[in-house]
Amino acid sequence: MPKVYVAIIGAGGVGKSFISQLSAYALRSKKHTISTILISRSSKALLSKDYSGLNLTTWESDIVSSGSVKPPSFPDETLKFLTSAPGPVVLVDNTSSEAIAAEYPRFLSSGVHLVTPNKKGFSSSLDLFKAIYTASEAQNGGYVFHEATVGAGLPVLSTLKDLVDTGDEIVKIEGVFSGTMSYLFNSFAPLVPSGAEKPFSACVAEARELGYTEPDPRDDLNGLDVARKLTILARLSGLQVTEPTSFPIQSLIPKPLESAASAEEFLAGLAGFDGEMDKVKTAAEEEGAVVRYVGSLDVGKGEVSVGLRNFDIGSAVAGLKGSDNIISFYTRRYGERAMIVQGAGAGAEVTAMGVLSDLIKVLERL
Ligand code: NHO
Repeated sequence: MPKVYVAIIGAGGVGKSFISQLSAYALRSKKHTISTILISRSSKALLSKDYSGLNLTTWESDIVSSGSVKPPSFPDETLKFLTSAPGPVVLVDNTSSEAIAAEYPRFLSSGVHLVTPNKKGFSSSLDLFKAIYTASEAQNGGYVFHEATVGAGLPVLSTLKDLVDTGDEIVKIEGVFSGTMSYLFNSFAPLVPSGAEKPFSACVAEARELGYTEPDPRDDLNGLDVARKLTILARLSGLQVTEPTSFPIQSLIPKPLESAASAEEFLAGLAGFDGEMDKVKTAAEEEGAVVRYVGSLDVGKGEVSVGLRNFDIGSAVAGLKGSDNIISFYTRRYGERAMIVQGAGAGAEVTAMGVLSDLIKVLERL
């Protein structure tokens, strides 16, 4: 069986789940032998210098005892190591590093394939986004897939690609793109209130305890995570969005708390603003609606927006549960009824599934 070499940068929540799913896939695969040649964290790394492959069952204890093994420097030593492999190489970037994303064009130009859940390369400057695709599409360029940058493992980007490639016209894409925001509003303003709903600040604290939010919940509440996902969808739909901050983003962080010194200080202060969120919730209820945090992309008008909106209680968005995402594609073929993708949109296992399915897509093309 042909051998494919896999290099993994970043082994945190998503990275760990990815390695465990990859290990099981490698045993099942009847078409390729998979050899993992690099697993690196910020300060430690495991390297298979002779390309024979690392042990994916013991990697966690191996990396702890790896002692003095420093990660190869990035990008130069890493690129040299990967391009010297005796077969095709897939780089898996499971970090959220802007510096790593900035080097994607160089790796792709050198024929290294790339799969990643890291949103930075595709949602920061438009120049980088274009450079990534130009490098990939050049002769001998590596393949690039980043399904998990939007909706975790849900087939959002592949669905968009299929719609566009088959000649459909995207009119509008809208939905709930954040697992954290979904959980917050589904518990703060549920479709069927039980009377035991907690204040908004308590819902934020709960979402943090459940591990849905970023370590600092302001990174979710400022709307930038959703704005990055909308930027990716907009660019893949043909809109030239220059930056993820180049369209209106409604932040849910009260102005006086923007400069709070820590996540704890922010959460402690948030309770003082519960009254404001209560007003938003009551205003929606008076219209027979519920409030949700959504993203919307109108391709015809070239407009992108991210923020709070009221939804009729009979709508699919209002009926969402837990931390699920829902993404509706309004297209010429599907019309006003939309094609809808819905399901868990955050969490290590489902995000890793999106990354592994991208790796399998690369293998199918080799
Ligand atoms: P961690 O747990 O912080 O892991 C990052 C790892 O990278 C750490 O081990 C760190 O040491 C390593 N690292 C950082 N810089 C490095 C460097 N220069 N060299 C080597 N190693 C380095 O982060 P996660 O949670 O595992 O996330 C990894 C990536 O997946 C991030 O880019 C994240 O944005 C992306 N991602 C995660 C999720 C998720 O659910 N955790 C999702 C999508 C993408 O669909 C999910 C989502 O959108 C969640 C969102 N917050 C929501 O909807 O609420």
